[in-house]
Amino acid sequence: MKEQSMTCRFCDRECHIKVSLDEAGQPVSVRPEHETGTVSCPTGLHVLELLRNPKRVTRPLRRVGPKGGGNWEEISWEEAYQIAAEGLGRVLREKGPEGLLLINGFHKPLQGAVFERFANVLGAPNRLGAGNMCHQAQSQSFVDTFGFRADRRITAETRTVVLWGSNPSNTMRWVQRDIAAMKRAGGKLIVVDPLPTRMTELADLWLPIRPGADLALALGWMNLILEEGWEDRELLEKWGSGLEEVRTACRPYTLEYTAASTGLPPEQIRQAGEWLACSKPGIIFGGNALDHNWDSYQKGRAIAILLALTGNVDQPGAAVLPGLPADPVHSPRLTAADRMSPEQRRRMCGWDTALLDTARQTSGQEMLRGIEDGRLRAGWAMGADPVVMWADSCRTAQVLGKLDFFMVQDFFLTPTAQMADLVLPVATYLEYENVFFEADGAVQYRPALVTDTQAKSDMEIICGIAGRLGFQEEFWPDMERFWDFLLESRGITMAELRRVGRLGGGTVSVTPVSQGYREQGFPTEDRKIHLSLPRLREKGVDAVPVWRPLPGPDTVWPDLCTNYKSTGFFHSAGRQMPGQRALQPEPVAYVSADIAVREGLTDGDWVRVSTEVGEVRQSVRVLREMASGTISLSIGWWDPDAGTLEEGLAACCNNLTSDRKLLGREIQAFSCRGIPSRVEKISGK
Ligand SMILES: Nc1nc2c(c(=O)[nH]1)N[C@H]1C(S)=C(S)[C@@H](COP(=O)(O)OP(=O)(O)OC[C@H]3O[C@@H](n4cnc5c(=O)[nH]c(N)nc54)[C@H](O)[C@@H]3O)O[C@H]1N2
Ligand SMILES: Nc1nc2c(c(=O)[nH]1)N[C@H]1C(S)=C(S)[C@@H](COP(=O)(O)OP(=O)(O)OC[C@H]3O[C@@H](n4cnc5c(=O)[nH]c(N)nc54)[C@H](O)[C@@H]3O)O[C@H]1N2
Ligand code: SF4
Ligand SMILES: [Mo]
Repeated sequence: MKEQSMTCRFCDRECHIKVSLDEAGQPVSVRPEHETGTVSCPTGLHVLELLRNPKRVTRPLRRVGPKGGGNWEEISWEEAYQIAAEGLGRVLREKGPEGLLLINGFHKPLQGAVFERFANVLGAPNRLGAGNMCHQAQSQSFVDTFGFRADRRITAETRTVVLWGSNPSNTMRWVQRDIAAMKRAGGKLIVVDPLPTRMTELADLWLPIRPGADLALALGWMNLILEEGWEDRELLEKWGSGLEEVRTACRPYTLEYTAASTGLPPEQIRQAGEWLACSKPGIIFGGNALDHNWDSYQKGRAIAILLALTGNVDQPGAAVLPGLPADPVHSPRLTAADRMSPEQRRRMCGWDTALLDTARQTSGQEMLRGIEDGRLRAGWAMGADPVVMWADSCRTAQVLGKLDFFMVQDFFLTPTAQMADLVLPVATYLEYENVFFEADGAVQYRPALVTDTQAKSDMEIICGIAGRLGFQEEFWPDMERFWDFLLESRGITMAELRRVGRLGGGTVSVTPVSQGYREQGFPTEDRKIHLSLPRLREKGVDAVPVWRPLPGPDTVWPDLCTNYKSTGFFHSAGRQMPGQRALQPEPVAYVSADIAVREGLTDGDWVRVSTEVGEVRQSVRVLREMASGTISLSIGWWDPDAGTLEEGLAACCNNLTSDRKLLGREIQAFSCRGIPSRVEKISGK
């Protein structure tokens, strides 16, 4: 059977997969392309179930009847483009580009870059990705501390990894693979996670921390390292600025105090701190759990400070400057970055509400406020499901429903799409001709394997709409010319690439290397590592991290609720695919032993979890080893078979969250890990 190499475009990992084709050239199965060392996940590997899914949106849909009523009419693409151009065009005329809300969710490089171009060319500042819910707290704090966004690549040199609030065995198998290799070479793995996982099984030391207490642990480690004299004196004397302030800030964090604050045994805190400081080079791999609290920016700062104290920066095997992809997808030429003026960018809703003006992205909450007060009148969500993934799901749905015009570009009638006026069916990467730029400089041609489809690629849809809004000049009349534009810098046309299949390669190295910062200074304004950031004090930001415990637990909200990402699903996506669903057929909440005893819970029971904001129902698995007093919910759940939107969202953990409270102050980091809640047993679902 013939096999064709393809590139999955569902997330920024862009794995290569092999697709087997039958005699008629139709795809029949999919497997990871092991030869290139990429590690595909269940989402990519179940693409054929998505392709032929009975629930898939296959034609453009126009709403009939009231919003959210669930009645749709199939229309042609020409009609769909007209409706889109009218809906967006009216707001452009009446309010200007500031009246548009453009939502692109988790980063998909190619689709995201063309969507960003659309925003930049129009001058529409209200474009929101997942930054405040995803990586931005940590990346910004690294930039503020070191002057660059340090990468966390585990290499052959790495001797210690602190895996902190991340579970790559579910979410990033390439990281799991690198950690396993490090372990085989004799390195040490420390895992900080309230939940036992495959990574905690692999760990030399597992610290089952109480959710939300991570900053206390970081301060405890700083104090231990400085008390023991394990710090990298040479680096700190030469380039460290603010060491005494850090020393003072972390002094109260004795082992005993840190243990009491985090729920961890003092001897384990000490052992892990010693490995981090003394078994070098090491890295701290801070995961998504650290991005998800009001103090996320300061947690990122604390990690950066720990890396500086231990000298684990700008060394192979430690935190280094990433090798940046220099390809035409990641280029300002494609995103038309220079088209949006700084003044226009500042018109973004919520630009000024975060304390740090370096933050380019605000929260969904700011956008919802913009809709409520009439600043935002039309919306377009591409590859995003804000109703499920932003805080406060029911409110998000309700407020999106107030837009004069809302369109959604997706594979399915998601909870977000259910609030739309127009739904546009998007093609999978098997259904359109495609180009992939390899990290080593090679260019790969990817054919369309399935052509009997009405769905169109995101790029084609964006160009179609931009053209009808009068921006033909800045977009492309057909995809051939789009690909030619992308390929121009490589001196080849799409027609030629189609013929040769692959071009070049082996010319670029993206392996991160030391930049010589330890000798010449860091890329900050004074070449120092900013252990303390006094310039932030005037903005109301702590110059060195201060831990302020979360409210609760108390008698009304006795439990701490957090959440996790499961292997089989990509956030809200995948509930319609039988193969992915088999990996987690129902929403699974992990519950600690003490809560299980209190509520009389056994595996398979259902619980209701409530917070001040709302409630959610999931099925219980009791984990004896889990941090006491905690429950961890499976994220992204909604039921594609439910009769109403509310029923469909019964298991959605963002029913419990609100970013009106406990929102990060420095950047608007989203709060969903360690929220005061109440767990109760219920009979049945
Ligand atoms: N299968 C799959 N893969 C994915 C994704 C997906 O949805 N599904 N999403 C992708 C995206 S966008 C991202 S950002 C990454 C994120 O990937 P990860 O960083 O792995 O994120 P999570 O699974 O959200 O959280 C990781 C761990 O944090 C733990 N945790 C919960 N609360 C706390 C706490 O308060 N403190 C500490 N220390 N730990 C806590 C959880 O138990 C969980 O094991 O994954 C990517 N990969
Ligand atoms: N409580 C809680 N909330 C969270 C998180 C958490 O851990 N807990 N995680 C946060 C994180 S890290 C992130 S990154 C965000 C993610 O937030 P979102 O990106 O909004 O979430 P997804 O579910 O990935 O939404 C993707 C939608 O796009 C569709 N889709 C997939 N591929 C394509 C494509 O190529 N084109 C188009 N047009 N559509 C596509 C899918 O079908 C799905 O409906 O959520 C955040 N929200
Ligand atoms: S969705 Fe999975 S298979 Fe596709 S690129 Fe991302 S990690 Fe790879
Ligand atoms: Mo994310």
